[in-house]
Amino acid sequence: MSRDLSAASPLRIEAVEIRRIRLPLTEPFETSFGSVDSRLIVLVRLEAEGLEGWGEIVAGEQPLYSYETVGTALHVVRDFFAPALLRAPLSGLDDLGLRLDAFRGHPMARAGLELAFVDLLARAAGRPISALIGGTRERIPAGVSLGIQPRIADLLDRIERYVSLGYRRIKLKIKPGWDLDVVADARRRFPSVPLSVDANAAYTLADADHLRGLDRFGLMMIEQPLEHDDLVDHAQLQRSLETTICLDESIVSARAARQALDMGACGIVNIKVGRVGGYSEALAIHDTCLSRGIPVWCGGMLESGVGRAHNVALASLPGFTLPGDISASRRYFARDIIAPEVVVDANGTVEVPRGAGLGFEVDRDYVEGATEAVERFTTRKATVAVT
Ligand code: SMG
Ligand code: MG
Repeated sequence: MSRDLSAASPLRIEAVEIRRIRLPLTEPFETSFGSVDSRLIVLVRLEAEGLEGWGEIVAGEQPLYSYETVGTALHVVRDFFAPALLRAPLSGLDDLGLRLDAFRGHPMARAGLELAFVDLLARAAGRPISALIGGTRERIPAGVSLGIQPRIADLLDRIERYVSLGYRRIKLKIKPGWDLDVVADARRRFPSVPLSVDANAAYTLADADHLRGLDRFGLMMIEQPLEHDDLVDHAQLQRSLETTICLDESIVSARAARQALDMGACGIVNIKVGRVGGYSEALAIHDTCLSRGIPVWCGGMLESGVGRAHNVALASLPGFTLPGDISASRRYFARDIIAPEVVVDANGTVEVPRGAGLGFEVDRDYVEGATEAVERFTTRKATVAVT
């Protein structure tokens, strides 16, 4: 696996643009912590030497999945990260990392910049992002995450739809009151479909007996059953569960991944560039897991096409052996902001693009129309436009 994330010659970032766009979802998405029916997306655009790079900040509007929000991300990019990037030319991703390592936390905001910078590097090199990071797959297996529904019948309809579209794994969101019975019905109706569940931290160790009830359904994994910042209780729970635990929220860094694996807190890792601060940390987690034979998969944050395209690139790495939460653009959006959109073929796979950078074009007219506000920072001045 070869990796090249340095610039041929140092890149001077001339402008950092952060743009809020709102995209309606085709249907509400409900998890153990709430429901959303549109996505306020923060796009990051960097300009350097006549080129541009696009990234996405995956924070939510409220601090539910994580403490970050669209508001905190705008604040740290505007006041700290953008000035750090504009200060002097960057020799590559490591250099950008050194510049941003001075700041604690705010991984989603940081990831937006890392993604845009890696897209810029790839466009400058005339190569796809997957090639720069050491990707080896031409196609990746798609999975879908299905939210909590008003009725079990609605969920079963959706499972049927995505199975018939070829998706390779179905993930069901669960919470207390929407778990064992739901999974039992899904398993009865779809005996051989690869199924997993994701609790988004809705349980405690006191629920261990209850969660053991999931063991009879042959699930691929149970994702993040316990607190977002916990490893120790997950290790204890894993000792009493047959179903493999996958950690999402708790894996905030390569260090957390190593410690989780050392203590047996999980046997599978969900990698999200947004959650861990961008490519550098995501690659380190991937490498740690690969060297230990731990399967990883690429998580999702209901990204627009820009974030989705980065996820496709990441999932081309050799350690991503399980289907991720990478679904077609149309799973969430009637119209996506990239052309072509991300599509899943009848075999349930997504093609890794071969074009330079993201390998998709950003649909500027559509993005303009969906824009709520743009802030632009250059070495000389900052401008803000609110539409
Ligand atoms: O992008 O398909 C997607 C969403 C996948 O379930 C998904 N993400 O915990 O893994 C997770 C959730 C977080 C999103 S919460 C709004
Ligand atoms: Mg999750």
